[in-house]
Amino acid sequence: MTRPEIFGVVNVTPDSFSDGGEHFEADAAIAHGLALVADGADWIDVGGESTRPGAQPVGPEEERRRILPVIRALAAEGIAVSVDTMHPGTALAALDAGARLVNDVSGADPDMPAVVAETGARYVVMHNRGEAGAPSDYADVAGDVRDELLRRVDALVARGVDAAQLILDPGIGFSKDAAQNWALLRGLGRLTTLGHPVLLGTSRKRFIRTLAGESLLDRDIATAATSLLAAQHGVWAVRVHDVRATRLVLDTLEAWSGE
Ligand code: PMM
Repeated sequence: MTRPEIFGVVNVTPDSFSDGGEHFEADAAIAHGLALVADGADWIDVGGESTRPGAQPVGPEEERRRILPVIRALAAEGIAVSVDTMHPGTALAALDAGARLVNDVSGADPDMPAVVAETGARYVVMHNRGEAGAPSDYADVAGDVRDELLRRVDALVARGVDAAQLILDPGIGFSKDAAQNWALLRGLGRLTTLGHPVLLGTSRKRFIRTLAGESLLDRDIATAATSLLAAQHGVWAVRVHDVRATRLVLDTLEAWSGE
């Protein structure tokens, strides 16, 4: 079994790095990214806008002001950086600053496919039905998510994107309630066998809170358990806040399987 890659989350938002001013915010985010790499992250996913369902939108200019210095500094250290953005202009600027992958949780901007096609960057196609992330109705959640993701892959390929650039993500917590998230996780094998790498983000999400409550430590332990199970279902990568716990469980799995 190949061990999944770990994406460590760096959110460059004022609430993440207190109110120490503009410079402090970037420096603290860079230091956090370096610490996550020391903990075992293979990628750092840098975002400047909270992508949690229902969060306040941030304009692309403010988003770029927040994240570009962080991406530049981490990429200059040779770190693989992914940019968490829904804005094509930000994606382009981030790739120019050294990011290697565009993680777009909305998939809604009609100009994004051209950026992906022209730059050749890797691109995460995440399932999300919009409507501010509110839970939706599904006949069979894993099957519906698979079909909708494959339709998006076809649409991107029709716009000139190479299918090999595309990574699939079931979008845990986006347009899904807790029961739908668990059903989707149970059916994860229906996504990992489609010929595209799969990225999974469960970290600290609301459905984890229903198990683990508000304690960050407890939520991170439950998240690490999902990383282990996701690895056994063949995901390519997991996106987490607590890299150290996930690294430890994945190392344990690797030692157990003798590879
Ligand atoms: N979840 C969040 C943000 N970005 N990107 C991907 N590809 N998959 C996810 O599940 C995902 C994401 C949720 O927000 P957070 O940064 O507060 O965890």
